Amino acid sequence: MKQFISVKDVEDVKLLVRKALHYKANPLKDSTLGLGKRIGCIFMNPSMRTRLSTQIAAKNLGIEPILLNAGSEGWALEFEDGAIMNGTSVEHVKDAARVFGKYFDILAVRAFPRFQNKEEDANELIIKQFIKHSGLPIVSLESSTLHPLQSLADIITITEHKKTERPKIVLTWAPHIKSIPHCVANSFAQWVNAWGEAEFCITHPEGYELSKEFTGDARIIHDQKEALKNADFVYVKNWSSYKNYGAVECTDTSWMLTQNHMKVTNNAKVMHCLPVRRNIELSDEILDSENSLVSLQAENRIWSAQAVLSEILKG
Ligand code: AN0
Ligand code: CP
Repeated sequence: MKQFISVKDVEDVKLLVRKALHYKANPLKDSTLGLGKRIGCIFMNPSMRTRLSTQIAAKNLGIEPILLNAGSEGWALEFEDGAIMNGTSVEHVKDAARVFGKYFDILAVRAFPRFQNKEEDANELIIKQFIKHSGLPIVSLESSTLHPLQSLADIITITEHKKTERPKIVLTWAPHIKSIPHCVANSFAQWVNAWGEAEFCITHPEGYELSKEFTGDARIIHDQKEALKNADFVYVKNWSSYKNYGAVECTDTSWMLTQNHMKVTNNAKVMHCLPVRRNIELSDEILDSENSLVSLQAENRIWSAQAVLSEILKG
């Protein structure tokens, strides 16, 4: 594997899931594979799970992780080619990424959408600049449109908990008070489609349509109750409007998933990538119930990252 920024970088999703589950059963089985190698983890935005699980995964493979909170502690970076840097940015990504290229063997980057320019976010300007100028294999820790390490962990979790060959998976929009990226929802849809072993539908208020580029042939149902019928897995996530890019247009609290919504499901397992706004996106009673898989998803972030880093090391 040369890079990991989308499911398109993966030859066989099921094989990668199996590899991750092998690491889960035996975390140190390749503990010398990455000896002498360093991974630079560059965070333009906050993180808890991604930051910790990537370090654990790297260490399990013998790789030394080095972190930089570039968004809060680094020099303010410029990403536009040809920019006259007379504003707030201090260093161009060209120069920073070339330095990372000298320091590290693998570069991992978290860079959320900036919500300034829809085209720029859709084109993945930031992560592409790191790829172009570092010359290193890049692992996305969530970019402006996708969060592939999360989605791989989600497919691992579904694989572990599914009771039928082709479970029904419902991705449901949930309310939020802030403007939230589309990455987790886009990426989840892209990975479920590539995995191909589910009946998949997405439910959201009108106006919250995601790009077809990621949702593909998933059924879109605007009636949440209808969509949730017989669901085996309910993946809960907020995203801001894509059409009216970044806007928070719907504040209808009835979209928050509660036990009442669960009655029509097939005693569904409930998923969320975390961090979650309790009693805004999901009720306490669901998050604290036996049906919640949220901490298991977070645990599987380790094996997701370990499988990917191992593939990157093998080249
Ligand atoms: C981020 C998002 O939804 O993309 C990160 C989730 C892993 N969440 C928030 O900004 C709350
Ligand atoms: N799910 C996830 O990526 O969490 P963090 O933002 O805490 O890394």
